[in-house]
Amino acid sequence: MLEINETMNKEHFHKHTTLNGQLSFDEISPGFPVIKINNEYACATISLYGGQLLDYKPHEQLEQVIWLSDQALFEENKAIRGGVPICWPWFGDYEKFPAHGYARTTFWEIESTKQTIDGGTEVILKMSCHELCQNFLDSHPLFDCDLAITITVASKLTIELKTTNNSQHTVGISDALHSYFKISDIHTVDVIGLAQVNFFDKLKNQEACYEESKMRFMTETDRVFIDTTNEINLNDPGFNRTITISKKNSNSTVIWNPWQEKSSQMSDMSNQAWLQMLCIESANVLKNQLLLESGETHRLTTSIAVKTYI
Ligand code: TA6
Repeated sequence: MLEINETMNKEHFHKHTTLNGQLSFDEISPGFPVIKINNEYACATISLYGGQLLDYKPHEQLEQVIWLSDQALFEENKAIRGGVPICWPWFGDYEKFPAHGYARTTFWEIESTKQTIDGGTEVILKMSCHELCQNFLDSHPLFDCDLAITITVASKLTIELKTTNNSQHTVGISDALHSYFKISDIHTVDVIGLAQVNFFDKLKNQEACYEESKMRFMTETDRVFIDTTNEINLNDPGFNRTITISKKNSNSTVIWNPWQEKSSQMSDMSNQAWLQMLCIESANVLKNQLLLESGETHRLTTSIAVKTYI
């Protein structure tokens, strides 16, 4: 945990202005610094732990767009449940290392903050792979990649994860922006954009093709859609809105809801929380894993826009 006191706060944040009041610096829990954004479009919170957006709400929306667990734990080596955790440099389990990699359990640094031409707010955080757990670096001494995340809060939310391979070798990485969306009720929302796309069902351990135009949810769902760059619409009649998720340089889309039983086993989710969240993740995983040549940079981008029904 970072020991944040007055001096530490200054060290973290002193180079960064408040951008005429758009930015402020705070802690969400002792030792867990966050950047708070409030501009003409929206409010948002970004955690330096995990380089993770925690919430985003355009002013005209009554509800948050991004879901953050009210039981989220702020503890070292534990990912924050909710927001947009970064899965990197692998997705899911990998050997003896923690699921979804280390990016979500590392403290990132602020690279820059600025006001965009249209009055939005841009925050860039960076993380060097030398921050990764020593265990991993010992067994992968040639791994040398840097990461930067650019979060732009404006009329829409844009998140870009940039990986640069600094090593002399080609490296294989997976990445995912594991976005948790806040929904009114998992039983009434639907997802459009995955018809005729092949997926790997993590629960059945098998591949299939999704035939239907609308995806609805009646049970636990954990699917990795492959070879798809499609835009997704998350229709939510209960919140009177559609969230549109578009992406660049992403060939996989992951859809996840743990349902009642699995979420009851999670210490960082309250009993009914699974009803109000759905993960739709822009990713490059499984056979869409990336091979980055020496010196190559990859940018995974997702944009999230919300439209209220008239
Ligand atoms: O993205 C779906 C998934 O990989 C699921 O299999 C599920 O385990 C989820 O991520 C959450 O993982 P976490 O390690 O954050 O509990």
